[in-house]
Amino acid sequence: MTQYVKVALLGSGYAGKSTLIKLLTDRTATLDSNYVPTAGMDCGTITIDSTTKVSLVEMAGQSHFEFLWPDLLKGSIMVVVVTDSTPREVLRTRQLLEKYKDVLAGIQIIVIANKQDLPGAMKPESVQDLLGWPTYGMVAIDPKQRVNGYRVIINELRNMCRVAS
Ligand SMILES: Nc1nc2c(ncn2[C@@H]2O[C@H](COP(=O)(O)OP(=O)(O)O)[C@@H](O)[C@H]2O)c(=O)[nH]1
Ligand SMILES: [Mg+2]
Repeated sequence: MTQYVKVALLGSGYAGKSTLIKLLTDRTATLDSNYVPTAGMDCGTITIDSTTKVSLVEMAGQSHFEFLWPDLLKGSIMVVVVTDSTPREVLRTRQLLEKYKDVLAGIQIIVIANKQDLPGAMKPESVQDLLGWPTYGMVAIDPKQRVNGYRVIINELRNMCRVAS
């Protein structure tokens, strides 16, 4: 029987959450699409091994959907915070993490410092200093980063299982 573990993606609108889900779950070669804001939630599945799959659940970033977050977070074993890497957006992400710290308490968090290809992007190490969680750089529109992104999520989940057992 296949067991599913739930991983939630959280971050401001336009950070790249839907693109990251596509990068990790689709077979398409091109990822640079027009921006379609996610209404409510988006999701995708990645396979870890023959018995375990990961459900990636995106929490829509527009502030009028934020009221859904506490419910969508329920049952998540990890939260992937996706942020645009400009200083302004990283600070905005810090405010979001502060605002939701009670709901996020006790959940493993990693940060994806996305849009590393754009001018003015902060380095992942600097983003990590500001946000305080393990941070990985990413260009979610680049299909070549698929394996990298997959590894980041899988390794983090494996580490958690090791710590738990
Ligand atoms: N330059 C660049 N654009 C990106 C990257 N990731 C996503 N985008 C673009 O940013 C926009 C918002 O992405 P989307 O995944 O819809 O953001 P979401 O609101 O967080 O789900 C889209 O036009 C994407 O093509 C990236 O790494 N680099
Ligand atoms: Mg989206």
